[in-house]
Amino acid sequence: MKRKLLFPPIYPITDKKMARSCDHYSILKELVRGGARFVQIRDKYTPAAELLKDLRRCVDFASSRNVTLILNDRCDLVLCSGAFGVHLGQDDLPPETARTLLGGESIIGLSTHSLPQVRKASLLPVQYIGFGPIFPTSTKENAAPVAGLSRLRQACNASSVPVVAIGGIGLQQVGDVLKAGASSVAIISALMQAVDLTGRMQQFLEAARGR
Ligand code: 3NM
Repeated sequence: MKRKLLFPPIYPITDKKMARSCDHYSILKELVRGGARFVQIRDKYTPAAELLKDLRRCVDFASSRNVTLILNDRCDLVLCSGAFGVHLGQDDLPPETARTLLGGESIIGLSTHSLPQVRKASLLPVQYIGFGPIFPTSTKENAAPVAGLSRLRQACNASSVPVVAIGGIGLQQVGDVLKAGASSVAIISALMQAVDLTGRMQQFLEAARGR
């Protein structure tokens, strides 16, 4: 049986370039100071050796604060850093393969962009799905067509696992996205571009509470 994940309402995703930071560790510390409890490290550019060093510091810090750390795409680095799990895109390793590599305890999340993908994910060994983009976003290259809130509502009804909404979500949209049935809201640019990352994280949590 799949263990049901309990999600905090805000799921921050790191982006070093956007945050103008030289490592994910500094970003993670600020997010956690602002109340983050479930964080994804996303990095498509940094060489593996450098990224691994950064990740090991992130994992040590996250473990000491009871924060769940998920890594985008890289099962190999999850294994050698000790992160909690991996978030996979539709073109990454299949979830079944990731499950074989990582074992039964790790968290596996999968990005979905359509209702057929959402329904298919219910048969896969994943604990949650991402669904998006909900609104227009320039953060992801070649993003799927915008889904909007009504499609999000349908995705939440169709999914057997928690749905994390993603794509173009800012402080003003958090309430509506959670009301549509999302378990959590994943955010990149609206957090990473903030001058005060800790303060912005707190604002997002307040927006989620005031929904
Ligand atoms: N995945 P922002 S949209 C990483 O649709 C990602 O699956 C998406 O960034 C999807 O919060 C997206 O800056 C970008 O819009 C999210």
